[in-house]
Order: sequence, then structure tokens, then C-alpha cells
Amino acid sequence: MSADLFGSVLSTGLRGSSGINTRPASHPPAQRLRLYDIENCPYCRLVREALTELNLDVEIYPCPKGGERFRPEVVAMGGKAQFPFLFDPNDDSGRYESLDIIAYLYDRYAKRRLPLKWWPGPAQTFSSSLASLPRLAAPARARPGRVPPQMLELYSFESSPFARLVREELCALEIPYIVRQCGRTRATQWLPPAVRERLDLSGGELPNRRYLLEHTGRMAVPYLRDPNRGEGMYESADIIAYLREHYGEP
Ligand SMILES: N[C@@H](CCC(=O)N[C@@H](CS)C(=O)NCC(=O)O)C(=O)O
Repeated sequence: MSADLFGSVLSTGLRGSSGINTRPASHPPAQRLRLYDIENCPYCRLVREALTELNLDVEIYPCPKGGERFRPEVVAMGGKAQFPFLFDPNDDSGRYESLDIIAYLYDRYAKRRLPLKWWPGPAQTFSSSLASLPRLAAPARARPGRVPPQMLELYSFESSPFARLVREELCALEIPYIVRQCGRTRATQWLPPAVRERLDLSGGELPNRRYLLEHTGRMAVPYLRDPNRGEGMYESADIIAYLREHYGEP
């Protein structure tokens, strides 16, 4: 296991089962939400976990340190460069503050009480800060990259240690992308993909998981779909190499 992956696994472990299991929102938005974030920001992680837990696909606009691509949009919309910032195109509203954003998502799109785990907000923030530590050495500052004409799509869930490595690259290159949520709804989905395939347990009722199974014959994350080049691929290392080759600047 590489040091990078080890750090990412540690980060996942520090958040327990957060950002993995899903109970889909009962009233999902008509238009996709937009999250301006920094990959290793502890506050942003909490919001992304809640989005996985509600099965809400989201457009991510990465705003790494030193980034100049999307940070000005946040300042223009909300008045300051603070992340996370959620823009909801369904009512043209924008909001800062991770815990407020999470409360908004549950209230507006799930129409249910905030789950108990979110009540001690500062404890969640503290644990998310610990989870950021193993990734402090990861490349986090903006590097020159090109924005694809059509948004890339990352099939994943927040706490996948492999998906995190891909998101770190997308963030550093300031490439916007759509997260296609593939959270788990059944205990058998915790088994490794190869075991599930052998036992014919792949799939599940969530549309994005079904999409992968139908279009690729497998269900694993991360999976990157690039509509610009008609490509789709598994394996975090291959995805990162692909991003560098096609969207990084030499
Ligand atoms: N209380 C806020 C804290 C947000 C915060 O401090 N975010 C940091 C990133 S971790 C930030 O926006 N820093 C400014 C910058 O990166 O330029 C929340 O929960 O959302």
C-alpha cells in the first residue's frame, strides 16, 4: 500500500462510518447543488459527507489555496473567500458555515430531523480536523490545469480512500466535476467489489450504482466518466494519470 493510500485510509478510519451509508433525501432538488470547497478542509468534508448520506449528486467547484478560478465567484456571491460555500440554484441562495449547510440540506431536501450524529457539531468538526491530518502532506495548492468543456463525473462516495486521492488531484487542478453519489444502503455493499462480484451481490437500488453495473459490468468506486473524450475508467492511479495527461499543464 502506498503512503498516500495509507494516509487516506487513516483519514477515512478517523471518520468512522460517516460519508459512506446513504438514506436518500425524500425531496431531491430539481437542479444540482453547487459546492465550492477545498478537498482537505475539515468543514468541507462534513458537508460532502452529508451529501453522500442524503444521496444528493453535487457539482464541486474546487477552491484550493492559491486557486484563482472559482474563489472570485464565492466572493462575488457571498462576500468572502470562506469554504465551504453552498450555492442552491433552485432558489438562488448561497450559504457559508458547514453545520448550517448540513441543517439546510436535511430540512429542505430530506424533510426530516437532523440525525443525532450531527447534533454535537463541534465534536464532528474536531473529528474531521483529525481526519485532515493524515492528508496534510498531499498536494493541496493550486496547479495549472484546464477546465474540460463538459463536466467530468466522479462516481464515488465521500469516505472512499481511493476516491479521496482522485478528488485531491481534481482540487489541485481546479477542475470542476459532478459527484455521482454511490453510497451504501446494504450491509453486503461493505464487501470488496471482487467478492461481491463472485457472490453476485453487486448493484443495489441506488441509480448511480445501477448505472455503473449496467454500463461497465462492475460496481466499484471511484469511476471517472469523461463525456468530452467518451472515456470511463476505474482505478484511482489510472484516473489520476489520465487527469494529469489530459487536463494538467506540462
Ligand atoms: N465555521 C466555518 C469555518 C470555515 C473555514 O474556516 N474554512 C476555511 C478552510 S478549512 C477557509 O475558508 N479558509 C479560507 C481560505 O482557504 O482562503 C464552517 O464551518 O464552514
